[in-house]
Amino acid sequence: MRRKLVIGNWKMNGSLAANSVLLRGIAEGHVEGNVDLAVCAPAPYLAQCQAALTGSPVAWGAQDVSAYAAGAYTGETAASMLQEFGCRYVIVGHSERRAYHHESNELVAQKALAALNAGLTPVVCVGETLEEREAGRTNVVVCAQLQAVLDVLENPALEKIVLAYEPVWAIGTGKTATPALAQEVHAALRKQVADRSATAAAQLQILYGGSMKPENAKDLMAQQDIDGGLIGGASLKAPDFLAIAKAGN
Ligand code: 3PY
Repeated sequence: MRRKLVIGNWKMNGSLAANSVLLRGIAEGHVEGNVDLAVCAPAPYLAQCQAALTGSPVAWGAQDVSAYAAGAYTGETAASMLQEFGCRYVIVGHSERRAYHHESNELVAQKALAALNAGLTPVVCVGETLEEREAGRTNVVVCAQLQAVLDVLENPALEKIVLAYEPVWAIGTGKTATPALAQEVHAALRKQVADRSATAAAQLQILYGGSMKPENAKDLMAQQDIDGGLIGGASLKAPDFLAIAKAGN
């Protein structure tokens, strides 16, 4: 049976003072059970996460990574640097990066590869816009996003990624996919991986993201192919984040 995984995506939020309260609340309140917990913080706060969470069952990670190992890439952060700060995870291909930073499926795939090469687990985000959903293109879009990653990964590496299905129309809008609708897409993604490797598909954690909150987390995570959540706004308050984690137990 796959364990559940709940990851907080803080996005560009936080301050040393606010993080300190949040991290303490999460570390002290988390009851492990069947759910693993992690926070993905802005890069300047990774050292703070490392100091606050080392020795706790809560992992931490970043929200983006460079596709390159080192060199003249001003403003970028290499996967090896994230690794030095104890990161376990790094989000790649969040829809906000695809939209505002024009990240292509191929670039996202290279970022996933760079993360894996440094021993990090990439949390690969896929998701369709409202326009694409209304045009009946959801599976075509998310499967193309996933395929770009499958194309650059060998089978053993494929077993080490986490996927997150985040419908763009559910991000920051308060709208959530119904559990049945999300399950349908998760099942399609798992089948696509199974066509390459049954082992990888069986152990692949596919998280749902997009306005997951304490009120809807239980029903979403009760679905067969929903293995946890990638949490936006609700991850900024320890009680809400912990309530979501509890819903996965
Ligand atoms: C959201 O829930 O808003 C997210 O984008 C999580 O990554």
